[in-house]
Amino acid sequence: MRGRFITFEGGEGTGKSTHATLLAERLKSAGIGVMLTREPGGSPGAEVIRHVLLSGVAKPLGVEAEALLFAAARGDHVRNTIEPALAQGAWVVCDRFIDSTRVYQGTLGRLDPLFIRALERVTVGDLKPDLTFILDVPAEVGLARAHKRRGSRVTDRFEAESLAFHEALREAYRQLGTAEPDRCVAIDATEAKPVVAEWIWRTVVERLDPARISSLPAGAVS
Ligand code: Z5A
Repeated sequence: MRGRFITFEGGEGTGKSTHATLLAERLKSAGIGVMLTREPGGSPGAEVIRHVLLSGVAKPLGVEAEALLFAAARGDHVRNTIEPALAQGAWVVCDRFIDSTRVYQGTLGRLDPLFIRALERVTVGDLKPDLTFILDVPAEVGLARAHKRRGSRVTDRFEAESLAFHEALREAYRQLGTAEPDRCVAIDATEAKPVVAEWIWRTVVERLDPARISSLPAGAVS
């Protein structure tokens, strides 16, 4: 039986990595095979492109070229990591996916939505997350968390954007969540980690019923 595909989205420091990891651990405890992955990156080729993008060396090429690089990374990640894991029945938990391109390069970067859709068609085809969590915190809270976690490390290409950019990002994610309620669930991530983790877990249980999957005999198809 094909696995389920769950993505985490949101702005800087909203807790995506934290909650993707906690959810993966909880699914594993429930007896489900899990592939925890991230974008940009998640496959050897895509990790190389991640380095190029986050170092900022591609920024002078313009937002369209950056979108092409994110797409190249995503195509490799889908082919070599996500699709094989889903085909083997694992649940894939991914820190960022197509919505990041829609929001960062599309809404904020003002690229033509038709161009963004064309990139999606060639990189992900019919693959769509079964469930997407949009973690929401005020931009200044997310930036403060990211700043604290970063310590003395220099900011990356996107962390260095202005507060206004991060506020616009939050609004773009909110609109995206409202536009696709069947797939997207917005989570107030200002609450303490255990509270947020519990909301996420309950949503997964309600929408995807992991207990039913883990109780199936190996190789069963429903
Ligand atoms: N990007 C793009 O433009 N287009 C694309 O298509 C894709 C990506 C795929 C990737 O950066 C950048 O690429 C990203 C968008 C762009 N740029 N930005 N900004 P990344 O992967 O290096 O980083 P990120 O995705 O932005 O994530 P992040 O900064 O690492 O934040 P996070 O994963 O959301 O948060 P976290 O690491 O889980 O938590 C941050 C800190 O807050 C940490 O110390 C936690 O312990 C703490 N935390 C988490 N939750 C809580 C709660 N509830 N209370 C208190 N503290 C908390």
